[in-house]
Amino acid sequence: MILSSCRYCAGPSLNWRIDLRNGRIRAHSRVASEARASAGASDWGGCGFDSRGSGRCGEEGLRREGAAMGAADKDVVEEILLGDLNEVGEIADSGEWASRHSVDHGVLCDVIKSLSGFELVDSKELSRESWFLEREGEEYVENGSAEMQVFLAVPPEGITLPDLKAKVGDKLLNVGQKNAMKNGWIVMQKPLMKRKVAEAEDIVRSQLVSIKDGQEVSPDVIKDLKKRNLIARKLWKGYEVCKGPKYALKRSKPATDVTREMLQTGAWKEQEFKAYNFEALGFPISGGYLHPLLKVRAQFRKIFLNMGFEEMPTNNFVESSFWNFDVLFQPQQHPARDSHDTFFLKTPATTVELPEDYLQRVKTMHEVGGHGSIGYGYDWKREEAEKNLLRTHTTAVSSRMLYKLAQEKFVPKRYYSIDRVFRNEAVDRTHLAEFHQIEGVVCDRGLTLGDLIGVLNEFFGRLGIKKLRFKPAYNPYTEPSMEIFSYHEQLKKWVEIGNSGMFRPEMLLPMGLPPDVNVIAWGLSLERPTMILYNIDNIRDLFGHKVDLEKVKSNPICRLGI
Ligand code: FB9
Repeated sequence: MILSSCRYCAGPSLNWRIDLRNGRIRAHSRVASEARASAGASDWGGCGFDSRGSGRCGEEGLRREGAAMGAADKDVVEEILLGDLNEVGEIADSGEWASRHSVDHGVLCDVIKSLSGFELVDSKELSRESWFLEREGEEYVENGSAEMQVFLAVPPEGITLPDLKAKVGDKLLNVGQKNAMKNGWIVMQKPLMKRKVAEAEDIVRSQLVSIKDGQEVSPDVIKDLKKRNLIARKLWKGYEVCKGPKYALKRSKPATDVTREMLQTGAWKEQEFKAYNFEALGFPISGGYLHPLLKVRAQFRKIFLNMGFEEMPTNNFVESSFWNFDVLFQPQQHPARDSHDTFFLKTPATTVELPEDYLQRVKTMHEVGGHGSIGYGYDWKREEAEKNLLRTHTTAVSSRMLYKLAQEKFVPKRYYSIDRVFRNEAVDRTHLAEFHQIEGVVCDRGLTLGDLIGVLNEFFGRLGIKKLRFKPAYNPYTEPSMEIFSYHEQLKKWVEIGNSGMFRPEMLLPMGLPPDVNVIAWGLSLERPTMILYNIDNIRDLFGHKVDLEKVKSNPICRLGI
């Protein structure tokens, strides 16, 4: 029994030690203690019993070790390591040191990394490849290799394959038979499997045992055993450690604050303070985060407001077919008006109030036209117009605003709206059943298509979209109508960026707007520009339950029109 100083009471140590992995008290292995003694290292173990016989040290040690088994592992290991460095100066291999001190190598590495950070030690990373046994390898060590088990299962008088299979089982037989025959241990003399040798040596097992004991084995043995998935490679990382520029037996915990006590006691004078880490990123300030769609909406809003447009009230997702379709001179049998494209409401299925006189004028326009229009010449149904739906476009809001404007003395107006619209469409990478429509409306006397093109160039120009092209298009409520295209530098192609047109007189005149008042309007979505600006390929990543909130928290500012 090697006696050395107890690190708690400096009394003679009985070389007990606490196994940090399970907290049990264990005598130092004679080898380890002799090694340590020969290395002149004092044992870190408590004396277990203080020389004053009160047993305090041991208990103290035990309590401290026991209690602190968790987080304090590190403190204990740190103290031992610093203590040992003081004696042996450097530790060549943390792995060997850890097993000698039965310390978890992972805990030791964390301690070394942290001490390096505080320059108490200098450490150099070591890495070496090692092999460990796979579960099957462990079994072979336990029960012998498959070929040995098969060999042993073949009695000298031979055995039929079914009986052999019954003895060793399918899996072992497949592997074992092949290798035992390859090793010339057994031979098939139909119908029996027979031994060719009286006894055999289980090389494979002993090779596995050597690997298990960490002994070197030749590369081609490794290759064979690996091929049989009996072993797997493990990259071992460790450290070489020596004293650092700020080495001390005990890490002084530099203070991070000047406390009132320090000031009162003057202790601050010799207190070591933790250096300010000006690189440290403060705690991320969690504040509100704007969804990219709202950032782009804000940009569009700013552009409209700067162009003198006023926002239309869009706070009604539910609309009647009358304002969503009929007043826009969209015929009642238009495909967009059936449930394949539109979400009709079950309750309330129909609207309660429609402006009666205006309704009659709309009915007339649809049925027989007027003001030079021949209308659609079909029998217009009030009940169709009363059907409630989720609005399919914010143009329904524009129609309400224009009707309201027509009830007052006419003044030129510029309106815009940005809000949700709903279409019962097939969902794909760029389409959901709802999107945000952006709409601009300008109404004034004598407006022309040229004015529309002018306004579009101004509007998109402010978005940084310079080169526009217009393609004739068709909308039930505008004539002429144009699809708007712009050349997208990055995408290297002309992109459809919206639709536009001049509202038909069949829409405007029944409202009561003066005949020389024309209304130009255009529309686009909020989602498309946002997807392009934020490189979002699939609309589901932009809108809906699949949105990654982290992305919302970290999305950059909207550089539209900037
Ligand atoms: O937004 C669309 N495209 C777009 C817009 C901006 C943009 O910005 C980039 C940063 C540069 C990129 C693309 N579109 C309109 C075009 C297409 O995406 C189209 O396939 C899909 N459209 C939606 C409807 O889908 C059924 C976008 C949506 C749309 C279409 C038309 C209108 C509104 C939204 C309209 C209108 C209108 C017409 C006349 C009078 C009043 C309103």
